[in-house]
Amino acid sequence: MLQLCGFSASNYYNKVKLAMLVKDVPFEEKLVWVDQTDAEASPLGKVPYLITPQGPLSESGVIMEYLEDRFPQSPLLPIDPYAAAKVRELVTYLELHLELVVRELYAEAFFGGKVSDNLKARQKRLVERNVAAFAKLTKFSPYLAGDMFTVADCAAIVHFPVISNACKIIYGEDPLADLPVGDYLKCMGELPAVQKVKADRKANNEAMMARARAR
Ligand SMILES: N[C@@H](CCC(=O)N[C@@H](CS)C(=O)NCC(=O)O)C(=O)O
Repeated sequence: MLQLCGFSASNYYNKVKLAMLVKDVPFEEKLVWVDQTDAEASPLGKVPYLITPQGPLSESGVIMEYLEDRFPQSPLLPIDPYAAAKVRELVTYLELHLELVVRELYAEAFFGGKVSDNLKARQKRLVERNVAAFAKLTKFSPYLAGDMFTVADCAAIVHFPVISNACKIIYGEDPLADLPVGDYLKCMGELPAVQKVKADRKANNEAMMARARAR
C-alpha cells in the first residue's frame, strides 16, 4: 500500500492527498512532522514524500506525475500533450512564481517570526507582477484550466488560501482579490475530497500550533 508521509497542515502534502482521493488511489497516511522526516526518503527534509513498493519518492510534482503514470484512472491531465503542458504551466506559475514567493513571508505571517521590510517590499513587487502573469493563463471555467479537473486544481485549492492569508496578514491586502478565487474555492469546496482535505487540515493545524507552543 502506498504511504503518504507528512502532515495535513502542509499545502504540498494536501495537493498530493487531494489527487490520491480524487483518483481513488488506495493509500495510507503517516504523520511525519518536518523534524521527523527520513533523510533517505526526502533528502531535503521536506514533506510530502511517498513510500512506494519500489522505494521512496520526494517532491510533490514528481509524486503527482508518478500517480498519473501508475494510476491512469480518473486522469488529472488531459491526453493531448499541448493541453497537458498548459496544465503543468499553470502549476509552475502557481508554485514557482506565487507560492514560493509568498512563502518567504510565512515566518512572520504564521509562525511568530520576523521578515525584513526590504524582503516584504521585494516580495510584494514580485507577487503583483506574477499574479498578473498567472491571471493571463487561468480560465476558471469552471476549473483552473477549463472544463477538466486537473493537477492544477489540486494545487490551486491548497495554495490559494495560504497565499491570500499570508498577504492579507503582511500587506493588509489580497493579491488574488481581482481573480474569481472566492467563487472557485466555494465551488471546489463541494467536492467530498476537498472537504476531507480541509477538515484534516484544520485538525492538524491545531496540532501543529500546539506542538509549536510546547517547544
Ligand atoms: N518543492 C517541495 C516543497 C514542499 C515543501 O516546501 N513542504 C514544506 C511543508 S508545506 C516543508 O517540508 N518545509 C520544510 C522545509 O522546507 O524544511 C514539494 O513540492 O514537495
